[in-house]
Amino acid sequence: MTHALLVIDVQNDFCPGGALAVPGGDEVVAPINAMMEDFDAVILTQDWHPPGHSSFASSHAGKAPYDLIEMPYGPQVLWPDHCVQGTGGAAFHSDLRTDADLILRKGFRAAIDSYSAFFENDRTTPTGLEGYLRTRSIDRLTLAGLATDFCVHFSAVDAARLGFGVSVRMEACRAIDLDGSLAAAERAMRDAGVKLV
Ligand code: VGL
Ligand code: ZN
Repeated sequence: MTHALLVIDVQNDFCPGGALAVPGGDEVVAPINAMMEDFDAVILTQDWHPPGHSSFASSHAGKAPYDLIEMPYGPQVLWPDHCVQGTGGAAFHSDLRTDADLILRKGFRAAIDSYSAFFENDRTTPTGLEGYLRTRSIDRLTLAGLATDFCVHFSAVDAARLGFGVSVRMEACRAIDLDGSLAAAERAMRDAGVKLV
C-alpha cells in the first residue's frame, strides 16, 4: 500500500486578499504542512491559467464573475481572473511546504478549464497524473486544499472512479460554496465512495 497526499491549489489567489479568495483559505496551510510527514509521497497541484483563459468572465463580453455559461464541453462557471501563469497570485502560499515530489499544473489550455487533477473539464482529456501514480505504485490518496467544492471535489471523484482509495481531510479544506455547491460536492464525493474525514 503506497499512500500519497494530494494537495490541491493552495495558492495566493485562493487565499484572503487573492483574486478568487476562498473564505479561510489560508487556514489549510498549517494542517497540510503537518500532514506531509505521514505520507509516502506528496504531490501539489497548481491552477495555472494563461492570460485571457476561457474560464475568466473577462474573456466573455457581457458576462460577470460567477455567471454560468455553456462551453463545448458542458456548463462552466465564469471566475474572476485568477492564477495567471507566473504571477504572484498563482504562486503557492508562502508558508506552504513545497518540498513535494511532484508539482502538477492544470488549466493551462486556453479553451478548457481543469478543476480535477486527473482530467480537464471535458472529463476525458488526461493531465497525466494517473500514469504518474500508477508507475509509482501509489494506490491510496488523501486530499486536502482548495476549494472543497470545486478542485478538491472533482479530483476526489475522478480518483475514486479510477480505482484509487480516496479520503478527503475536510478540516484541511475550505469551500467557495456557490448556491449550495458545498453540500452537492459532499454528496457527490460520498456517492463516489470517497471517505470524508
Ligand atoms: C478552482 C475555481 C477556478 C479551485 C480553480 O481550485 O477549486 N476553483 N479554478
Ligand atoms: Zn482556475
